[in-house]
Amino acid sequence: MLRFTLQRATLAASVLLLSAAAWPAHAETLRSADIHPDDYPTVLAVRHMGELVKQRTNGRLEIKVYAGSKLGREEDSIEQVKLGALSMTRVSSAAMHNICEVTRVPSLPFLFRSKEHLHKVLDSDIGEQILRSCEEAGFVGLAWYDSGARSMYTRDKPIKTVADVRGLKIRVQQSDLSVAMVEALGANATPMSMGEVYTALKTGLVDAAENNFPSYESAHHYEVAKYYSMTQHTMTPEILLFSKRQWDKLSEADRKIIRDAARESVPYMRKLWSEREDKSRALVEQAGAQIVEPDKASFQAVMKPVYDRYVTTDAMKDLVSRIQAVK
Ligand code: GTR
Repeated sequence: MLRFTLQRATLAASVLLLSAAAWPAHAETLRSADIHPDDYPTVLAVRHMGELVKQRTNGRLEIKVYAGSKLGREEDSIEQVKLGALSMTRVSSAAMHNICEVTRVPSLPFLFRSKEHLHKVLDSDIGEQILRSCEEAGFVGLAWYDSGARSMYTRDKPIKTVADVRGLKIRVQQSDLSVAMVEALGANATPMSMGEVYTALKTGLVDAAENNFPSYESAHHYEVAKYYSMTQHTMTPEILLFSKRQWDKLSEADRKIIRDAARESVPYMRKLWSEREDKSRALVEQAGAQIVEPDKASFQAVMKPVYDRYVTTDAMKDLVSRIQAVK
């Protein structure tokens, strides 16, 4: 009996030694948050990035993505990243509007002519400049991810023109630019976090909300607001943020590995995104959602006050005109 126990102990010790040799002494896990479910393109893209980081550091660094709001709401994860308690978070760039103002620019209504225009801008030095603008506030912007176009959806009646929006209570993201946009339409904005929207629509606390097809589908909003009107009023992109506090402690080599891996996850994400947009649209249509083609020009025509109020500094004006000039 004693011999058997000793043999087992020796075996266990050698397994430990072997794995210690194959595995670096101080493997570190970078935690990343996302409110979306496990199969959402943003979550899959950060997992892909994690695989690249793990390979390139021989397992010394790895990324664990906590999906499905396991680490709280977007605003909570942003706070944790700022404090350095969390390494990364993927959020909508609208969640950063009130923290670093230049991030408002890509959310301006009807700024981008197409997905190609958006990609060209985000992949250029303009995109880079906006990503870097959050460093002073404690965030290293690693990459932009797709989020398609946001459109409005309603509980009770379809939106065909801007007149149909007047007086509606519309849920918006927690950003003063989003509030201003809805007010410019003559509606009332109710800012709240994503996790509360389903119940707010269901109980009639709000009449409408706005989002892209994948979020409309995965958050089940289509079950409680079946008229999806293709207003496509903004193309607010997703942003991947790293904690500046943690970043400053990393070696130059590790920063490069993380930046490169984030960048390389972008084309992967874009492919998943366009597949998911189609899939989500088909799914909600099958479930009875009605897709409406509204008079988009009537929405665009009332957006000037939003530009007047938010494009005020020279830096913002310069960014907007450079974006408009991108062919
Ligand atoms: C989604 C976005 C989320 C969240 C959500 C919202 O499109 O991916 O990060 O911001 O919109 O409306 O709150």
